[in-house]
Amino acid sequence: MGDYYNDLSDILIKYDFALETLTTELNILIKEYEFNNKVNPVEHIKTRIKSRESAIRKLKRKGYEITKENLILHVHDMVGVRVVCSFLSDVYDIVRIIKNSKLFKIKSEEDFIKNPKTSGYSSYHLNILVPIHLNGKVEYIEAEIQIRTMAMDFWASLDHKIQYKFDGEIPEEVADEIYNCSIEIKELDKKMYDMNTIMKKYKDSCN
Ligand code: 0O2
Repeated sequence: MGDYYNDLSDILIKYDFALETLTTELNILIKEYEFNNKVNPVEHIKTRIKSRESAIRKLKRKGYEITKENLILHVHDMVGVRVVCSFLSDVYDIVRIIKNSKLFKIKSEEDFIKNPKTSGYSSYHLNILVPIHLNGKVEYIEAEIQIRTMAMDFWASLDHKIQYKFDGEIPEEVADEIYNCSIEIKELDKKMYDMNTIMKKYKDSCN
């Protein structure tokens, strides 16, 4: 464990550079989208480097030894960005512009909106490789981008506090109720999206 803590400084600086590069490119892509479409699809963006404690918990949960190599290989969200959008359609627009970026390489993606987790969690996950320049060399660092609506973010943030990080068995009534809340959230997102679509058409007809 001692070595794990002492050895991390070189990789942590790479995570910092990757987060900086990723945030800059993302902001440019969003500004470009806003310029072309005259709407800003993003409510807010949250970034973080995963803490050592949280990385260790994840490695243990996955059954890996606590080493730097395992951290690099098996913790895919050391660099994390969350993009919180207004409407459901905005989520897919943001996914599209990130996938079209010439800078990033897409490693994997999971659409937990179309296929929510059994907990009810929904969000779009993109795992990407971000190029960083260090000592004259280019290296690709993995990062996870979670893209979701405000409603999904509300559910996930509270679920995180209520039960997600709890190690034991969750009482059935809590798990059921949290799942039911995710269904209500989904319906709200759909209603807000529908209202926005109706208003867009209405505004067009007024012009
Ligand atoms: P934290 O503290 O939010 O960072 P992988 O990263 O793909 O190797 P994992 O963890 O199985 O392994 O990936 P998955 O399922 O894609 O989940 C990644 C992240 O999604 C989690 O990171 C959470 O942020 C979020 N997430 C997934 N499922 C749930 C859920 O049921 N509820 C909530 N609130 N969030 C969820 P971490 O590292 O587990 O947690």
